Amino acid sequence: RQVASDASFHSVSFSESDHPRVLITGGLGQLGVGLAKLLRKRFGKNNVILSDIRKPADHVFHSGPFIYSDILDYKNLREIVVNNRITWLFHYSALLSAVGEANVPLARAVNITGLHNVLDIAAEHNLRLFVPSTIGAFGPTSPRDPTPDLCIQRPRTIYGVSKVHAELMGEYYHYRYGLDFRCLRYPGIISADSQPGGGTTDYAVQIFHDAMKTGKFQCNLKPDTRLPMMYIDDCLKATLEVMEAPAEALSMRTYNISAMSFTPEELAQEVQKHVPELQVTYNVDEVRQAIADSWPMNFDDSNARRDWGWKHDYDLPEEESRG
Ligand code: AKB
Repeated sequence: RQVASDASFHSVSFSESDHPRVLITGGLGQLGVGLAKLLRKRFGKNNVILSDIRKPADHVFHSGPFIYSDILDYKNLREIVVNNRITWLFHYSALLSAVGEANVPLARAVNITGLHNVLDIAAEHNLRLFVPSTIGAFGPTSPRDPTPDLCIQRPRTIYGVSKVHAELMGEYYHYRYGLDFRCLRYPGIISADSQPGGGTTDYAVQIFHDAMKTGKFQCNLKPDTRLPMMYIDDCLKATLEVMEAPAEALSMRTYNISAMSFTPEELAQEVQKHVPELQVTYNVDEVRQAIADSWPMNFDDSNARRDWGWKHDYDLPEEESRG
C-alpha cells in the first residue's frame, strides 16, 4: 500500500552533461535493473551503465547501456571506469546470506576481495561510492528490537561479516583518503518484477509469485519470524536520496533505513485478503531460520530521517506510516 508520497522527488531536471556518469556493478540482481531505470529517468539513459558477469535479458539489454564487468578483475573494472568517465559507482555485486553459507570461499572472494577492488578504484578516480549493507550486518548479540545504527555487530554469516567489513573499510577510506563513501543498511526487499537470489528474506517475494502462479506457498521460515522489510521503490528512492544528499547533511556514512516489519504469518494473512485461496504451509530451513533469529526484528532509522529526510512511502496496510 502506498502512503503519502513526496511529489517533488522526481521534479528536478538537468541537461545530460551536468549529470553523474554512473556504473552499477552486479546489475542483474534483485535491485540493479530497477535502480538503472530510476537513475536513467533522472540523469539520462546514456549516463547510467549496468554491468554484470551474466548475460542480460533482451529487454534489459535494449533499455540502456550494458557492459560486462567482473569485479574480481581489477584491470577490467578500472578500464570501464576510465573509458566511460564514471563519477558515481553503485556496488551491488554480492552473494547474499543463505548462498554465502553454501559457498564461503566464493562469498569471501566476491564480497571482500571484490569490495577491495572497488574501494581502490573509487579512491583512485575520486568516485562517489554507494555500497549497500544490510540487517545481516548485525548478529545475536546486537539489540534486536529496535536495532540502532551504532551497537554491537557480531554477525555469524560470511555475508554479515563481509558487510561489516564493507561498512568499516568504506568509512576508513572516507576518513583516511577522503573517499565519498555512502552506505545504507537495507532490510529485506520486496519486489514484483525481479527475484532475489539466495537470501533469508526471499520468502517475502516468493509468496507473491506462488500466490499468483500456483495458489500454494511453502515458507522456509517459522510463522512468527519477525524481520524488517521494505518495498523496492522505497529502497531505490532512499539510495538515490542518500547519494544526492549534501555531504554536510551526513553526520555518518552508514545508515539504517526502515519501512515495515512483519512475520510470515502476518504477510500470508495480508496476501490472502487478495488471494483467499492461497494455501500456506511451513517447512523450516534450519540455516535460514538460524540466520533470521540472529537478525534485527525492528530497525531504528531515526538518524537517516533526521539527517537527510528519509521517509518511506509503502507499508503493509494495517501499519501506520510514520512518515
Ligand atoms: C538476505 O536475506 O540475505 C538479504 C538481506 C536482508 O540482506 N535479502
